[in-house]
Amino acid sequence: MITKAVFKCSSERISQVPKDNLPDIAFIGRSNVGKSSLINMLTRHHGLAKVSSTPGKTRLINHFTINDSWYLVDLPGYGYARTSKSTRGGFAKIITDYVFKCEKMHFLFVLVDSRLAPQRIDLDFIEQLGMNGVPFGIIFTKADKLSKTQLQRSISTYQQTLLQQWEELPPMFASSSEKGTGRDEIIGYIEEILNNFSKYSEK
Ligand SMILES: Nc1nc2c(ncn2[C@@H]2O[C@H](COP(=O)(O)OP(=O)(O)OP(=O)(O)O)[C@@H](O)[C@H]2O)c(=O)[nH]1
Ligand SMILES: [Mg+2]
Repeated sequence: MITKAVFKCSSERISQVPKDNLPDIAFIGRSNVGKSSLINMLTRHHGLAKVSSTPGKTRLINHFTINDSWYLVDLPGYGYARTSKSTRGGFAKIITDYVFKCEKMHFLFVLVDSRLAPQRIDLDFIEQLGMNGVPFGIIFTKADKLSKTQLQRSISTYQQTLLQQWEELPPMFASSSEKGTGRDEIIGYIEEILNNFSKYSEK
């Protein structure tokens, strides 16, 4: 359960992220896919993360402290033409540094637009996560824009695409920030991850 959500800080680079042992649960995906909206939906705190219909709204790494014990992290989107300074496969350095080098980064949700066929840029990013052993799950956003059948078809196409390359599928969720869809499932999954984390860190 999320009982408290407070903005902590915005970081321009990973040397600026909070220096404590609280684990980060982060959200990444193409610009405009709905990362910031999802954070507001999960925390039931509208206006906590800045949302915009113009892609490229979130430019920094934003930490939100949840229940005084972990962080939800809103990241800048990728795949937006006007973002410069890219490194690995066209992903901005702020993103790759955080995802691949930041020790606080505990689990990453990759958001994909449920209305679209699998996009090359997302598949490339997912491939890098796999190769680097970054734990991740996939969230299909804007599910309110599709019928139940269309949504199922879209998820199943994604699964087929991933199975061409991977033996196992990552956890997958469908969400709508407009309707609150997927909230319980996503928070439930995060709680499982955090329980395992605290078991390990007690040892
Ligand atoms: N219908 C619908 N619209 C959504 C949903 N989630 C986000 N949107 C809309 O999509 C647009 C982008 O949302 P953001 O949450 O700002 O997207 P973002 O991924 O944080 O974008 P950047 O910060 O630019 O990378 C906004 O106009 C939102 O209102 C959803 O679940 N359903
Ligand atoms: Mg954003």
